[in-house]
Amino acid sequence: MEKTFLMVKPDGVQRSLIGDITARFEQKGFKLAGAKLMAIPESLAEEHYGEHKEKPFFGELVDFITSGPVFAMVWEGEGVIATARQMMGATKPSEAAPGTIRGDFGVTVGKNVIHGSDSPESAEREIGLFFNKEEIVDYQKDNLNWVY
Ligand code: 3AN
Repeated sequence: MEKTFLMVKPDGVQRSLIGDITARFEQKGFKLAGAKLMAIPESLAEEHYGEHKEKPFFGELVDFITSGPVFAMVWEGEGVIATARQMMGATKPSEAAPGTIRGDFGVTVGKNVIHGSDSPESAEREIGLFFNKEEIVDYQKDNLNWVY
């Protein structure tokens, strides 16, 4: 089954949004496969955001994501990568639709509450960066018979 990497950013943790955000993905019908509260070392932040290295906001991005704990998660389900991106909402706050996580909670492009992988390649890369194999839990969830 497809997996994606999602992360409540430091602003989301400080604003007590872990429960709300997690609930949305649970209620949608996705399955939590791994989760942890963690402080991101600078080296991991730089690697995670490697594609933005040349952007003027790269330093700001690394400073922000290392400014406090994040809640890192792996979620599993049919089409979860693209669907989670829809549920997150657009990067630009003025384009993030109401009802999406960023649309409901985000005001700026930097402090936008959640990160989610944008492709199968980045999901695989990001899960590998943040989680050991033993931290990804393979288990049966009975309610999924009513989702699929
Ligand atoms: P997304 O997180 O929606 O995939 P990306 O990959 O384009 O967006 O950007 C990664 C992160 O960089 C965003 N989540 C956002 O927090 C930050 N970011 C993007 N554009 C800017 C910007 N112009 N100024 C500051 N931060 C930005």
